[in-house]
Amino acid sequence: MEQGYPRRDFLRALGVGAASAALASTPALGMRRGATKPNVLFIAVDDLRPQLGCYGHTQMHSPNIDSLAEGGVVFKRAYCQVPVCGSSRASLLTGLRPTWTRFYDWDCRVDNDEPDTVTLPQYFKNNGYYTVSRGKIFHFTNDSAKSWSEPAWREANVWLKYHLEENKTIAAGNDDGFGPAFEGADVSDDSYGDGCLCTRAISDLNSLAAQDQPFFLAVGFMKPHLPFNCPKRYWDLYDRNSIDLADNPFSPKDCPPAALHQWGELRSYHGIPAEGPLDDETARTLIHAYYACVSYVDAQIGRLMTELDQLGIADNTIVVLWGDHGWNLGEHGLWCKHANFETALHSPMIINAPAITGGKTVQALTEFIDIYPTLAELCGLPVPGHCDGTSVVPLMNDPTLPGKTAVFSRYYEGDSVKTDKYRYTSMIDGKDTGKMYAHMLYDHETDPGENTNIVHLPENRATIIHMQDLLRGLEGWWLPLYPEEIGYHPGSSIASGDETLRGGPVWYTLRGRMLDRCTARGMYVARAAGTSPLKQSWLGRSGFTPK
Ligand SMILES: [Ca+2]
Repeated sequence: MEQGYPRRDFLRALGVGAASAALASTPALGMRRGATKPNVLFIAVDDLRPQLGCYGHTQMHSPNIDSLAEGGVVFKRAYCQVPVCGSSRASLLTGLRPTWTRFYDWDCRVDNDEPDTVTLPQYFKNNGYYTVSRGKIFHFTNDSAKSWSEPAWREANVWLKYHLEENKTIAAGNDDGFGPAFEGADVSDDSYGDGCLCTRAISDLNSLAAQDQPFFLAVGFMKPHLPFNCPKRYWDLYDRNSIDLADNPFSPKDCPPAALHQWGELRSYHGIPAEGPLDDETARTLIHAYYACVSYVDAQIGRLMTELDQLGIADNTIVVLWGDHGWNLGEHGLWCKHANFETALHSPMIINAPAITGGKTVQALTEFIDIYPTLAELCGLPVPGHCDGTSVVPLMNDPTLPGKTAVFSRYYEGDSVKTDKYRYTSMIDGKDTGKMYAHMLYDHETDPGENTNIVHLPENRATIIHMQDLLRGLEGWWLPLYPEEIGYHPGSSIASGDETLRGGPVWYTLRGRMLDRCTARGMYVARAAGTSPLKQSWLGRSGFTPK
């Protein structure tokens, strides 16, 4: 039995009866024998591609994350579910995959899209943990307040924080507060947001370590999100002239235009042209600045790890680190995220669990929705039935296990699936026809940089059908229904007589005409595609009642 956590209280906190007694008596995998229930230090790093030493990038100064990796398990092929902040976080924190109507864009809220789902931190809270949110965890600080034992905290006005006078002047002259895309003022770590956040988190660690209750402390660093502002000394870690530009700053051959974008997020900043490519000097400065911000966050993580050691709780604290998605640093001629390419979907995932031997790397495919069930298992809690992911604890014990055969991501009209060898993305006209209008296939064995779309080669037809079948297996993802397919598609159901049919989140007439995307719940106005009058429907989780 866990010391310091009376068995009776533990069972009550679980909210379960005798059936779970066996579970409660099972030691949590994340802790050493005889220790208390393991704590969880849950570290999110905003917009962090795997630009780290432990992911093989020799130019990086990331000694603290690399050290964390050496003591833990590095998932070399972990993928976000959506390459944009709010959606990726909402998916990871609920353990649910995104759909065409759930976690669709950056500004989604769990409170709107999945208000009844027990989130990861809420689950720990319900099971006896004291849960705390600092910095950027949910995209909006006040989203999912039920998840936390006390109000979430984030320093105010931290996002567009400039210290150089010239930059402050530029930002003040812009209605939106946007200044340059980067800054390296010679100031202390705490002068920018993430240093300040770290200091607060260290204070929290001290108070949490003094409690009898196990804790779940979530710390969300905001760099290397734009603007790339951090203390000058982190810029000084890099020799600007040795920083390489992307070796594929061009659109992939035969790439559909819809797969690309104009990186409007970056263009919002002063000094970035409103259109067209960046010159090499600006590109190199941005990459330099991104690297510096990664090192800045790395230093803060080092402070947290040192504090764990000094408090004597490192050997009873699970540390998980994840970036919410990748980032394009000029690859494909792109900047920012917002794309169904590896550069935007691949992100770090590192788990250091004291009771599991570290120093391992996992090559198996994993997804961010796997984090929820993994942490549950590591802490001896049953995995909630709603979780779409799979615990990676078996992979942590034996990295040679095969893992998943496919992982899934999506962004806007693109649904994407990656297998060991390929990435396939289909793009669907979500506003009119409901049909696929473009797709792309990349062979990661011969083309890891995704520079040639091979979807049109006749010899790949069987592969494409296989990848489409994988996408069709997901409930709530776009199922490209065509008239001849309606009526027998898995998950389909006839509603309102035989007038409409639901395929995933989309309603169709029986002639295969898409009506509109449905909202996840609530009042829905089905807009007939041009010909039929408006109809109103009520869409609940379990069915559909015409009004
Ligand atoms: Ca982000």
